[in-house]
Amino acid sequence: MKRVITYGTFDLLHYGHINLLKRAKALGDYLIVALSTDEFNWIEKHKKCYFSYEKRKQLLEAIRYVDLVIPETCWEQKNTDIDDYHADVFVIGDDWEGKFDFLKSKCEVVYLPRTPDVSTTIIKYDIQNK
Ligand code: C2G
Repeated sequence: MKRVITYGTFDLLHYGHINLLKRAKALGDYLIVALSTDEFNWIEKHKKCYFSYEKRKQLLEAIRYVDLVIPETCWEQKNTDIDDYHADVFVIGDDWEGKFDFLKSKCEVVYLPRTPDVSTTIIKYDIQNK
């Protein structure tokens, strides 16, 4: 069984996220999503999520491509996650191109093209300026 792992906030879940998760799952047989906690988002990414971790987790667990959701609480956990969950592939959108090449010693690293013209930020802006 080929195990894939990816990381993200996935707030205001949209088709760009789904496109990523669909392609990530297609790289293996089992997809683990490390979901940024509310604290990690606020402290490390300066993002205030619309939906809480629990709600974002509930949404992800309902997606057919997702097999397991675990918390992302720090940047550094990727190395141990890959070991602990026996991940064969690390995948993330190409807005992170090159940022996680240090993981290549442990697993395959894949950067997937982002879906254009959609993001949580765009959604929030459009709603506020309708
Ligand atoms: N994504 C995408 N296309 C979009 C928007 C997002 O492919 N239009 C991808 C991102 O590249 C990422 C995933 O969907 O792989 C989740 O996006 P975010 O929730 O914005 O994740 P991010 O804040 O980049 O968190 O440790 C890594 C971080 O947790 C990544």
